[in-house]
Amino acid sequence: MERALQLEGKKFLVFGTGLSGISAAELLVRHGFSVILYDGNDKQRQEDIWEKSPILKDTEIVLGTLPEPVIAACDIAVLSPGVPTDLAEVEQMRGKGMEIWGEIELAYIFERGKVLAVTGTNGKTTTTALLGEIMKHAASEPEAAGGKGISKVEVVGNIGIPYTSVVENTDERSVTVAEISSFQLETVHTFCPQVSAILNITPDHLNRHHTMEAYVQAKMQIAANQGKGQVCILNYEDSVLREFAGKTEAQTVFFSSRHKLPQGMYLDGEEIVWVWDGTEAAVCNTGQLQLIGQHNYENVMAAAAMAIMYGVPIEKIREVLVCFTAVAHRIEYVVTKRGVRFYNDSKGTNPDAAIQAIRAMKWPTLLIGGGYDKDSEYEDWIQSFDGKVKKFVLLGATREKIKDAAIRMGYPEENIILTESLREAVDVCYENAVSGDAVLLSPACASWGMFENYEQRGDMFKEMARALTE
Ligand code: UMA
Repeated sequence: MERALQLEGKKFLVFGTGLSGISAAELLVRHGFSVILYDGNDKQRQEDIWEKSPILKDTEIVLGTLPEPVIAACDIAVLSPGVPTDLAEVEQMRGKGMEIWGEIELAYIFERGKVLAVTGTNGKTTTTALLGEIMKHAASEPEAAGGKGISKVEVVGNIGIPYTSVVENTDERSVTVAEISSFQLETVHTFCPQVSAILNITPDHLNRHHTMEAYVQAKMQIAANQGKGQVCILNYEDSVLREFAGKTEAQTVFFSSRHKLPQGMYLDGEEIVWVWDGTEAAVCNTGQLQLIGQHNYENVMAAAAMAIMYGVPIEKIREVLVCFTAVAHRIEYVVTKRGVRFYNDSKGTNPDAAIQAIRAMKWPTLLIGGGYDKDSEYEDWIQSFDGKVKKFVLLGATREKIKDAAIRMGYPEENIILTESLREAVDVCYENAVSGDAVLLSPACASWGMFENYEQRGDMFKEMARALTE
């Protein structure tokens, strides 16, 4: 927070009028900074933004082309996560000597408490939500956090709540649990979580980061400012992360779903075990959890290890683990119609996430996939079907690419159905399903282009499934 005072007199250009941009601009205006709000989309109306956010009524809003004098008038740009850092406008700002921050960096400047931050290609939202619940439960425990106690807990970031919208609520004993995407990590500079976790790294968002190296580099930023006094939790089963342990300054702690570790957390059959300095403690049995699937056990281990390293007693952690249910849009059970189970995995926005969803299906499955093209490869996803996918129903920009990959991988062409809309996809699945089958929406692609976001896609799917006549 003191660092915010050092920004006196700085002029900000906030880039993006989505959730992050509006929230960042509001924070700055509340603190008396001069702000220009900019968005490349000229289809928006300034009046609508002012109406949505009355505190910005005196803030200049620029839409469409970004005029040179606007750049010249500002010192610091605050990018929304969706704005690529190599965009021509951003390059122009850099060229003029402007500092380029992200919304997370701005919020962190105002942070007064401690941050626990989660990144990874998949499992971020579940792990963040679970850790948030654990920390809220621990807040009732005066001995938590090494005896200091926890005053309050905020859950923020990619999960859907901009960090800037709540950071002013933080204090010296508060904890901010943050889900941080690679987009957000590209533009942090001083962000330093007390405990971080990198869950896994598999190819995603390659259209934005261009190379896997750049994507990995972005993810590693989560620990870039951590030192010996901070902790980074890593997945032992991910070779990139195992190697990363030797490169970070932070104290590293591994979790593993396949190996008994001498230190850290691991899955031993059905038991999740914590071992520290030679002493073993049972965390819980996977049979006690509401979450299913090995990927979820990994999420549980990451969240539990983070909480332990923040000083939360294992008993407190266990009390939350056994009650916690899946987050919305992640292999979420919707409804059973005519004996057909519907599952919503709209958050399966990349092949790796979609592999986990199809693996969790125990029934013949009619799978709905396809969407926005992120330059992903779909072969591994199709290989993971394991004879379970009786109809493969495709939609969106990637449908032909996925169809070609499926045929190349030997998936029967006659079982592939191309559709124009989610409505058609749901109907065609229902027509072709019999009692005992499952219909799974798990697109392996982002929703952009057809929907506002994955939540809207998932909500529409759920509504359509619930409205089907029996
Ligand atoms: N914009 C431009 N020029 C561009 C790109 C975007 O002007 O080149 C403008 C758009 O016109 C729009 C605004 O920027 O008005 C949108 O900004 P944004 O895409 O950053 O969206 P926000 O509403 O601010 O939401 C962001 C995250 N979105 C993205 O990362 C794409 C949300 O993550 C996050 O929940 C929210 O901040 C709060 O922190 C969503 C997401 O899809 C869930 N994340 C990706 C994922 O999980 O795979 C990374």
